[in-house]
Amino acid sequence: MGRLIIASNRTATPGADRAGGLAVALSDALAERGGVWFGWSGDILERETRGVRLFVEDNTDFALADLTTQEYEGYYLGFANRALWPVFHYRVDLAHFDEQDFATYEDVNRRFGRLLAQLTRPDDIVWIHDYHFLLMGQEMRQSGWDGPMGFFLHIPFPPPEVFSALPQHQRLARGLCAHDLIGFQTARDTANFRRYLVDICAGEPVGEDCVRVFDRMVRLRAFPIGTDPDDIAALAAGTEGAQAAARLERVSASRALVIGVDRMDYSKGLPQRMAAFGRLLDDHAELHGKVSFLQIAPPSREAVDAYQALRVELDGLAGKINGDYADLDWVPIRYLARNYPRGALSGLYRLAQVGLVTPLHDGMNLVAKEFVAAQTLEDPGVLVLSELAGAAEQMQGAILVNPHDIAGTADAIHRALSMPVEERRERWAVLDAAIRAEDLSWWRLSFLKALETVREPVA
Ligand code: GDG
Repeated sequence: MGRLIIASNRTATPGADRAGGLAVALSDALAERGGVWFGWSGDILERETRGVRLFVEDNTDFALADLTTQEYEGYYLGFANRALWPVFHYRVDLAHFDEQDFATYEDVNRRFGRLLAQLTRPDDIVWIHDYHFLLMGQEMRQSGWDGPMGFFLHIPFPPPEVFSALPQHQRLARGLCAHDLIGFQTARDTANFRRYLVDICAGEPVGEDCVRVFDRMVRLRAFPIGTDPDDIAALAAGTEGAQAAARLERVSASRALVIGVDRMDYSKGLPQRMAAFGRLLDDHAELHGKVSFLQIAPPSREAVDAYQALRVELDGLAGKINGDYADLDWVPIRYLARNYPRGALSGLYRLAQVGLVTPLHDGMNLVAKEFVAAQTLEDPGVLVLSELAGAAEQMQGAILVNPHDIAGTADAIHRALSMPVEERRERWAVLDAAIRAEDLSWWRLSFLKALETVREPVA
């Protein structure tokens, strides 16, 4: 069996403990068969450095490349996060299309693709991750790599009408089709890309999940990413989890707790969620002093304007709702714009009666799965989940909401808070079975299995 070569914008830190989640899954995959994990080092330099820095850890080689300031701005902040991220999350209104940013994105994908091609051996398999590297596979092909190559998109793939807003949509689609296998989070994303290839690029559907297009055969499939439920449950019961829960309980005095945990991103629907909680308080005076909403929202991508605007909006909304409703001994919204350790988060999920996960669009949303994993059968909390999160395809035991419907979301929170324990247990059992059936190991193993057999004839 050949080695596994993984490329992702950021890698785990060589030599450091893995913080859980995706980093652990990819480390496990590399540990099993040996290989290379390639990505950006996180360093930004004034002038370009050639080559990669190599760190060896057991049977994994980390190959890290630096970015120049100009590359960081054009590739990462510019095209990846000002054009691709908004368009793929259906927010063409927030997208900024800049030809120079695209040229830099292409250059970085080319430079990185060439570097990675040099590190491959003929019997390796290559797995590239996410929207930062849509063109890297094609660059590897042009550098001579012709072995099996898969790509996984962690974010949604929008309908063709939305994707086509990108001035370079054809170039990007052609680049993606240099892979043999393209994995998406959901059936909806897979169908969107397939429709784009068939309707816009004259692709010809072959068998159940293949398309012949741009003189190649490409396999498209959904591989919904999962979590590690046993790890989260252990963290929730562990010391750090219990301590975080005890700290909060001391001040919340057994009030019902609604929890949200999200990177501070406009795709996560945070203003709508705060408005829904405000609406709950408008409509239900009997809940005043009886329920608190804890929103943990570590800031991200703060150099991008839309993220700065979101921060200002959330500060204002939380302040307004608290100003309207807080009392001497009760704060309705605890809004914490900072990062907490995984163990603490798991303990807080377990403490909460309601998990509020209401993105406007999300590839999957792992917080929804982590919230479920942290619950216990005796007294499970209720998940209120956006029907526009990828996770909704699997998590039918949740109360599903349209996150734009503020009154509907407020009603769903109310319903969750008053749900009898029998119904909570029934729903949780359905959700727990779903997250265990397709957990994080299932995700990586099923993707790699599909990638290994990708060169076999299409049935
Ligand atoms: C992208 C896609 C897809 C959050 N706050 C803290 C913290 N987190 C952790 C959560 C969770 C992870 O970060 C966030 O994962 P999500 O899936 O919710 O969202 P994105 O970051 O947008 O990830 C998404 C994912 O890729 C995987 O394919 O599901 O749709 O957008 O694990 O727990 N972790 C710590 N402190 C925090 O304050 N330690």
